[in-house]
Amino acid sequence: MKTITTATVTATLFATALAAQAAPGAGFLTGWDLDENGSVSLAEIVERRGDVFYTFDADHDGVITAEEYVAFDEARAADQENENAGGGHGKAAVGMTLEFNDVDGNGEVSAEEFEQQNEAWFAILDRNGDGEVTLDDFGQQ
Ligand SMILES: [Ca+2]
Ligand SMILES: [Ca+2]
Ligand SMILES: [Ca+2]
Ligand SMILES: [Ca+2]
Repeated sequence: MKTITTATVTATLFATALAAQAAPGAGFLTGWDLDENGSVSLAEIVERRGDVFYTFDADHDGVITAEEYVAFDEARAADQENENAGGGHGKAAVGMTLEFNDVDGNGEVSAEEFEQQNEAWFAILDRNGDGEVTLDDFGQQ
């Protein structure tokens, strides 16, 4: 099993605040561009979302329950405030919500559901449809 702690993931994901002030999307790239090549691939999304799921599935039973989602929502709320201050867009945040990931609408998110939504979220993020998420996909149209 992975030994990633909540602190590790939140530090990575939510260290985006400062960078977000530089340019719209910069904060997102800081958190998700794992190989730091300036673009976020679907593979990076899949890998990072796996970490996120593992982190917030507190009891590691393969389901983020409504109860576990509360902590997840709180962590993201802090991040979102910073992100909004740095450019204001909600599309990165939406991919983490219970509503987005609870495909069958039973009020909790299984690992399968979370994985299922990787590509859907990537499609939202990749606004210009070139198969990678870069700064070009953020900011003003
Ligand atoms: Ca990359
Ligand atoms: Ca759980
Ligand atoms: Ca569900
Ligand atoms: Ca793109």
